[in-house]
Amino acid sequence: MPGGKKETKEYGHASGGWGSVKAVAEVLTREHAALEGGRVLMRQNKPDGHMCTSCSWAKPKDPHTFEFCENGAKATAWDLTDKRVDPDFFATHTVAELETWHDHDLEEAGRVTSPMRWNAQTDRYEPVSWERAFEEIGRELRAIAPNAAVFYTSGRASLETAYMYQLFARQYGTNNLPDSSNMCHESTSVALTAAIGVGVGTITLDDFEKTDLMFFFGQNVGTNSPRMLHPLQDARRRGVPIITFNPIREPGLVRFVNPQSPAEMLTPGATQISTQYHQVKSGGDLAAITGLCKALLEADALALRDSKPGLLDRAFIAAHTVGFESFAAFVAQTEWADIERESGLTRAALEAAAAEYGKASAVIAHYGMGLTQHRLGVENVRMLTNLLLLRGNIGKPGAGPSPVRGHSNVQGQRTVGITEKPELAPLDKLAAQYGFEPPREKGLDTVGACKGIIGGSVLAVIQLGGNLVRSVPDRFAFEPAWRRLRLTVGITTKLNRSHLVHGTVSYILPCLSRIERDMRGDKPQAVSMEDSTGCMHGSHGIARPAGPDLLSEQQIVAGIARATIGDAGPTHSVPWTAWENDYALIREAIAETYPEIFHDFNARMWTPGGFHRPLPARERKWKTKSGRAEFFTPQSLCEDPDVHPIDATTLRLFTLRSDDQFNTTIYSLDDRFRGIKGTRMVVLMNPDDIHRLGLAAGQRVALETVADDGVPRRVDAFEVVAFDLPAGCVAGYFPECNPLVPLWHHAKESHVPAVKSIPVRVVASA
Ligand SMILES: Nc1nc2c(c(=O)[nH]1)N[C@H]1C(S)=C(S)[C@@H](COP(=O)(O)OP(=O)(O)OC[C@H]3O[C@@H](n4cnc5c(=O)[nH]c(N)nc54)[C@H](O)[C@@H]3O)O[C@H]1N2
Ligand SMILES: Nc1nc2c(c(=O)[nH]1)N[C@H]1C(S)=C(S)[C@@H](COP(=O)(O)OP(=O)(O)OC[C@H]3O[C@@H](n4cnc5c(=O)[nH]c(N)nc54)[C@H](O)[C@@H]3O)O[C@H]1N2
Ligand SMILES: [Mo]
Repeated sequence: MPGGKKETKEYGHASGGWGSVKAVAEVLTREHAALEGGRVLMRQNKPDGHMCTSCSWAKPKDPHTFEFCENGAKATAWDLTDKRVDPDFFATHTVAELETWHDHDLEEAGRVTSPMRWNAQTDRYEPVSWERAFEEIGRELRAIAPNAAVFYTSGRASLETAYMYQLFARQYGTNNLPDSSNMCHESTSVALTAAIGVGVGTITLDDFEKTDLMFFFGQNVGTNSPRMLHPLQDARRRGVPIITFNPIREPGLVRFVNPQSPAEMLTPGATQISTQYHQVKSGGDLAAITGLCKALLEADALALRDSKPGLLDRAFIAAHTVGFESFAAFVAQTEWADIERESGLTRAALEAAAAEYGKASAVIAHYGMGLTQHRLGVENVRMLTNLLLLRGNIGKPGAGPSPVRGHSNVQGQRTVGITEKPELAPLDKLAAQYGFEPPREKGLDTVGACKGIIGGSVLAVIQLGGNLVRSVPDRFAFEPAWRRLRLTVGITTKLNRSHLVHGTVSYILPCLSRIERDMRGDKPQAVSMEDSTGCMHGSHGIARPAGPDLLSEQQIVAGIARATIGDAGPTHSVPWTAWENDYALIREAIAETYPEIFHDFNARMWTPGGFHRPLPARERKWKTKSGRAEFFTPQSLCEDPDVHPIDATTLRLFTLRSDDQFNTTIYSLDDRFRGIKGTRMVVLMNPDDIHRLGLAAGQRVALETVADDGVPRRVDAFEVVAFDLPAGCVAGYFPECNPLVPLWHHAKESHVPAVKSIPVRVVASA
């Protein structure tokens, strides 16, 4: 465990500012990447540079000189580091020993440089040639039924790699293509597809210039998509109100100093980001949005009574939607007392927010994991869409839903076929294009894969990025099951827990990072990705590769595919070898499969600002069942209807990211914005709850899940921190709290683990 004494103190400054500059300098220095880092960062998110490996926020066509943020710089430094996990490193440490290391230390050890195979006799990873690795992996995959293998993708791989990977899995014979969005915005994909006929957000960067009001529901912009603070700041300067719903007062949502503006850095001014901040209870959004709608409908009725124009966009509702009456009836019959109790907000506060909404003519609703990672995560997104539909805020300039995506290409991977749902992949097209019969049955998503691994029906897992042993629920059941797998393969840049807890046959296959030069002969290769606003961008790296033995992700996927099913020949026509030598050919193939989105891909990928995929909902064309945008009527206000028993000692735990992590990658143990230093083993509690439960700030406690499935789930050695959050809610860090999440505790339709509403008890440590 990395050292450092735990301290907590309130972060009194705006986000960004000098704190940000200092943090960037520190990480570049620690990773010995200051010189190279500066050169590489200047090309980050530029039309002719590389796309950041951190978040998926949009890249503008006219970038700032420094078009990167503190966390993007950290992600770059993390890959640029001069530390190496090479064959000598593995010769020095057995796997059993490495298992005792902290997650931070594993990744901090540096970049993996050579393909490695685990040796059971020595309990060490040992170097192996790429050809031998591919050959054995291919042999293992051929020896099992295709549906016993799982092909996971974390959201970082490029469009080219993702397209190859799904094609390989399907040619091999399975739709088992879970990905990180299954733990993330799958609630969005399900909800928006049903409501408006596209599974992604409908806004682009231009809409920031035309909007009149923005909502933020459960998204922590200052930490998780900091470059978005720039257009937000511009909008605030135009006087655009921002109304935030979040149980915690996140500094990035409160105030911001642009660290790249010398004028702001030298004067004390900070832009106020949120004009209204509502500390909704975790799991209280369904109620809060019902309250907003109720206040709007009541104000509308009053206006009509006084012969004033109403507040609903009635022409839009009549011409473009179905289901309004049933939804309005639900809202009318819901009592304010229930709304206040479930949301933790007062009627007056919700009316104040609704009054602003009623005045604005173009509204964007940004949201993140605070909505999607609940049992009713899909319904949450549907409710937010209802709110937008009431005033016609979809399909016009400056308005629309804005799911802020996670990983840098997570949205794009789904666009090019990474999905376990056969109906979402162009199977007939692939069949015709490549001359094979793709599997038609539904594959496993992430929760399904976990069940299969625990139940024993899954025998092999290939991870294209990711760290499933840490990121999924029910870790105590998952880890031993993962060890029983026959084959585990990690295609990766760094060492992580999922390589140490491993199967009988286990490989670590190190790949280039996107920031690195990728040469085939003397020809530089480029890749592409889709950002959170549906824009596709080209990307080429300029950094020196971390080692001569590294292959690109495309080469690794091609190598495994060739060894498993062979190169183009009598049974199929995928030219793996040609593709790995020239990515432009992969893009031509993608354009053939998806001509509407990717026509002229190779030319258009360098369009400054990216090229946008067509989204019918932007033109008010609704590809839904009814052919219109669909209102949704909830059953109740309760977001976790089936978690028992709820009593006065049960608290609702939501899991958070710190300012110094990217998912399971822990850059350091500090969380500057929340004032926590030197530890992540904390539970943030409301002072009244601390008192009521007979606990004390600073006390050592254990957290136990409250569920009646007979499985004990407990984590110990946490420390109570008094924090400003609603009574009845507590917060802790992801992934430290993941052993507390039951695997079955997921959104019903989307299967996204409900990691923002875990029922727990906090008890004194024994
Ligand atoms: N630096 C950095 N950037 C990242 C990541 C990272 O780990 N580090 N991860 C990437 C990934 S994969 C993703 S998906 C995104 C995640 O980015 P976000 O969507 O911002 O996800 P979280 O940080 O998990 O939580 C978001 C916010 O939800 C609030 N919240 C919790 N429960 C509720 C609730 O019930 N209602 C409401 N309204 N709010 C709630 C929390 O207080 C928190 O501020 O970020 C991406 N970008
Ligand atoms: N309790 C709780 N659990 C959660 C969440 C939560 O909020 N709370 N959030 C969920 C969300 S939103 C997500 S997206 C998942 C993420 O879950 P995962 O996808 O499993 O995890 P990551 O931490 O994103 O993956 C990190 C690893 O990816 C590898 N990697 C990094 N860069 C590259 C690259 O360029 N190429 C390749 N091949 N590998 C690379 C490195 O080995 C690194 O260790 O976790 C989910 N789990
Ligand atoms: Mo995510």
